[in-house]
Amino acid sequence: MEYTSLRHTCENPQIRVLYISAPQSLNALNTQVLTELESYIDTLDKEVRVLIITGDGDKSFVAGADIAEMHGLNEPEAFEFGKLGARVFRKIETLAIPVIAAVNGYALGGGCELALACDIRYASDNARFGQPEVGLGITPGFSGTYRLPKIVGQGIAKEMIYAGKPIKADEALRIGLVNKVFPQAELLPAAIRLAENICAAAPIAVRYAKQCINNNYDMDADEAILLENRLFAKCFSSEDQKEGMGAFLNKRRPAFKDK
Ligand code: CO8
Repeated sequence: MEYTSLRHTCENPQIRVLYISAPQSLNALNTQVLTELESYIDTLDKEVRVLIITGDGDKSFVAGADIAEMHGLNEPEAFEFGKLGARVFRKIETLAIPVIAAVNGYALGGGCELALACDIRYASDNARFGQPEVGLGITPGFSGTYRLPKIVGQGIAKEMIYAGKPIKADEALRIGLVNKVFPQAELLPAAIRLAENICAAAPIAVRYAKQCINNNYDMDADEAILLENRLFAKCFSSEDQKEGMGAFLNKRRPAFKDK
């Protein structure tokens, strides 16, 4: 697919930085952007071990779903548009590799929901997070009511969603919506450093850890603990487990092969 609303850079074959790039609307998500994003995720190179998602420019990560496109929708059309966004974000959430949101400005509505679907959120100090949908006469529609309470708790999520008031980066940090805040120029380097640390680990172990953490939300305690037990054991049939432990015992750096 030819991308007109996305661009990427490759730090090395294992780390991809994907920019949402629709500057005329502060990177708002319309059908075109979402379709491109889905295709990008579906066809991501197998070599890539960490995906970083950010917004083009220094003002906005994603300023929400595209209000101009949504304005004239009827109910069935809104259902389909919501389904598209929800499906793409679910693909991001369940991608085998870690996804880092580098939130470099406005993350409103669908933009906040995109960040929520990522594994880890870093933000620049000018970032603004919010679910302002109620002010437009709608609810969050790209799974914000599902993910936001899981990350910040029901009380805070309800306040953000019912009142629709954006919060600054330091408040997002305080409530656990983001892991760290950086000056704008340091955001992407910090996200890349984190990606490098992840890439230094055994890929199989990182993938299994993501599977455990993602799935345990929807399981009861016994099922969740059993899943971890199984995937932990499965690591022991990998070459990388022998390599990781052998390297430790021989006081050298491991050389993982994703096998
Ligand atoms: N959609 C479309 N266009 C947008 C959006 C958006 N979400 N955000 C900004 N733009 C456009 C503006 O219209 C403007 O265009 P133009 O230059 O042609 O007038 C351009 O981007 C620049 O924006 P501003 O001039 O407004 O820039 P400011 O710096 O003054 O303000 C803000 C920046 C505060 C981000 C402001 O643009 C704003 O409030 N934007 C809307 C934010 C918002 O409400 N987002 C939530 C949208 S709803 C949503 O995301 C629901 C998700 C689920 C949908 C499910 C559907 C079924």
